[in-house]
Amino acid sequence: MPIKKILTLCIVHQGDRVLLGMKKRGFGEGRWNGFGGKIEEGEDIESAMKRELQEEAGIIVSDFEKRGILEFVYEDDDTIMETHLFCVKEFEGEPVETEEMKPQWFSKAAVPFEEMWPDDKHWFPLFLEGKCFEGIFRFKDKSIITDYTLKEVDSLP
Ligand code: 8OG
Repeated sequence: MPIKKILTLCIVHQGDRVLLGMKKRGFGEGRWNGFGGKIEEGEDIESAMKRELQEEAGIIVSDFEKRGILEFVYEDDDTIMETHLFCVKEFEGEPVETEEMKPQWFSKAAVPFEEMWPDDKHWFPLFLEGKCFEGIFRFKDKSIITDYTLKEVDSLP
């Protein structure tokens, strides 16, 4: 039986700009990504999303929307990473570099897909258009997509 892990992923999107962070260590090191991680025991998903953004970029969420649920499945690994994706529209503070992430603003036209997880190029356009979506991405060697499904949805649980 596969084990499901619940994770959060949070991207700040304001007008033409999005905030990404260069992951400095651990899983996904060397890639630009949103901010997030595993939920802690007893923690709800939204609290985890807010905690991770504060820990990794030093900013406090004031307005957000849930926008996606993505499952990442890796060959030879029994873990399904169920990742809850959020769009943060307003925040307090200024993004700062932390031990885990180096934040940087990108214009929508300059999102660095070649230095991101390979699934991102599929769902990021929907994210930027303000859509909600669900998807499953299967990988081999942790970085090659073997197959995937992705669909827009009206609402998310
Ligand atoms: O706690 P940790 O930093 O290891 O959490 C992993 C983070 O990376 C979490 O926010 C979920 C996110 N993540 C994956 N796989 C993928 C992926 O394929 N694409 C993107 N954009 N993020 C991913 O775990």
